[in-house]
Amino acid sequence: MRVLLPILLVSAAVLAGCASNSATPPTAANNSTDMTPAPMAMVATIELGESPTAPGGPAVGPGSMYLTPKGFDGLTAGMTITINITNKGSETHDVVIDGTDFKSGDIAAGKSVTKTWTPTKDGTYTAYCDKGAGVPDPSGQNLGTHRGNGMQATITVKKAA
Ligand SMILES: [Cu+2]
Repeated sequence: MRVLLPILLVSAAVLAGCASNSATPPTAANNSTDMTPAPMAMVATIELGESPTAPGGPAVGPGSMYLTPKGFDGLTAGMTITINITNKGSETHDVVIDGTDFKSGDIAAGKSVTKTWTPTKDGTYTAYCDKGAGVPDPSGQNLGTHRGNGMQATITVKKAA
């Protein structure tokens, strides 16, 4: 028995090694799935905020707020994109995309939301924050709205290939 026990332990280790090895080598089935193109997972971001988080921006008025989209290059009509929206400001903001039914809903200061969007047509879209709408502004510069203060940007959707 003194000789047999180490042999049993070694054979157990070999069996365990075989079991884990057999799971890793690529099989014919694995190779064929590698040939099919992976689905495009497009992820973009939109960052929102007010001065002083807007670099060099004024405290009030045009340019005091920002809405910065990133990662929308390559977006084509019919494609679904995941948009991570982060409010880096100190007020509640939101994002709507003009001419579409896209609405982020309210995003409290410091919070993020993730939404998907599938533009059906190519073109140039305007994303903006619709907060402050209806606030009277005697200057006529629409300064009561976040959009008027800079919370808008364009997003380009290309024709589907
Ligand atoms: Cu806003």
